[in-house]
Amino acid sequence: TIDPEALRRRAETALRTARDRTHTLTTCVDEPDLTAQHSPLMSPLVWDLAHIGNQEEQWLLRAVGGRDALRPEIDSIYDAFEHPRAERPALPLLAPAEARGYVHEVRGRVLDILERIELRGAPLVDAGFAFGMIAQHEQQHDETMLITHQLRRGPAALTAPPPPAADGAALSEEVLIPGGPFTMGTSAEPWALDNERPAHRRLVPAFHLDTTPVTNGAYERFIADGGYTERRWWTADGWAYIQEHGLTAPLFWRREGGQWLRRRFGVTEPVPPEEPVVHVSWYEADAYARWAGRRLPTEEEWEKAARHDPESGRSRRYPWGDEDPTPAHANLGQRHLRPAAAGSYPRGASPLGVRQLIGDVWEWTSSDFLPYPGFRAFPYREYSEVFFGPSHKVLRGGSFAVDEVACRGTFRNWDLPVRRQIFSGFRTARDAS
Ligand code: AVJ
Ligand code: FE
Repeated sequence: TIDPEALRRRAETALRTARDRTHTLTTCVDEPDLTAQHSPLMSPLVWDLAHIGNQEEQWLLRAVGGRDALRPEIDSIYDAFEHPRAERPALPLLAPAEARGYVHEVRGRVLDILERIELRGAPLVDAGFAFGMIAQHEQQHDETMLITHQLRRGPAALTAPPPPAADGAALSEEVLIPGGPFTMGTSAEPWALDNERPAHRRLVPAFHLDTTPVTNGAYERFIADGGYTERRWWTADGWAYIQEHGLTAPLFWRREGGQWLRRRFGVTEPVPPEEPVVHVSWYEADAYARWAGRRLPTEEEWEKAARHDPESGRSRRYPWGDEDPTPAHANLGQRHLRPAAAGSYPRGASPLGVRQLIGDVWEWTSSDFLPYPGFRAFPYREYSEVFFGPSHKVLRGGSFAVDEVACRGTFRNWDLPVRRQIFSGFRTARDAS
């Protein structure tokens, strides 16, 4: 158990870190860019901003703090289920200055509550859960806003230094993960969200997993070999989708003068062959794997590779152990605006030598998003439960755009198999027998 003062400071730091990032993402462009819809797939940035404050108001001011509603009349505008993203620009949204004032006012009252409340007892406050949940929610919307920035046309609004180079060691292409049981999910991680719970045993037969995510260079060979024109690599749905939309390469790629270029955060550059491929749909990842004579890993294979320590038999929080990530372990937190070259982050390797499971790019798995045995929706059904089923595929590991508060070996993300504006890549696997 952690000392209550330390817990309070941890919650406060998580909330402040999220707010600093939100501030950067909503002040680096001018007002018209905050209220515009840059893609029908995304909300105006100013919707995300006030939605962040409204969720914080509902959970931390009202549910945890027992305070009266500050702005009950705007709840419906910022309810993600009432209004699909495409419709949000037409809503009577708070203007940028009003939205800033609102989130600031909510936060002031929340910090006041955090100073007084006892962080144990009811499940919602125990170990600061609701505060951690709201910090994760804000960070998830910060990633969503970064996606909006990537879709936005025009000159760069954000800059960041490049990630560290690969360590240059010769890596084997794949790693054998021996068969046997392991513990999946968690009952111990205090801020784990409902879909990561509870811990349970799973038997995972031996398999081989790519040491690193699939690179742009490898993906270019798939394209050059007719990957997008040969029906046999694709599922029926995937083939229909790429035909209908005329897809021939990852999102943001363009062929010019015999080479592939890509636009990233307002800058066009040649596609770097050593970087993990990003902005591919599940359909494209699945087709590539078939072309390569391989398959996507299942979600349980991914988690076993990332958490199981063959020496102790224990499942750990991260590939490198139980310590929180540092900049030497993984490319997280929007410190860089791109994935690092495949073969980077030797200190983030798993005991068996798998690299870059955490950070860089979200990794598609072959698995549908389903509840674990013993799942209980908490604290609201609309976080996970309403998405369970065959229409959403699981992504694991987090991207360069994910903050560490919303990233761990058990963390589960999900999306539709057509989605590719997200920071999605993949690695491949094969059976060992
Ligand atoms: C877990 C990333 C799929 O952004 O739709 C944000 C997170 N849930 N607000 C999403 C979320 C409610 C969610 N994902
Ligand atoms: Fe949300």
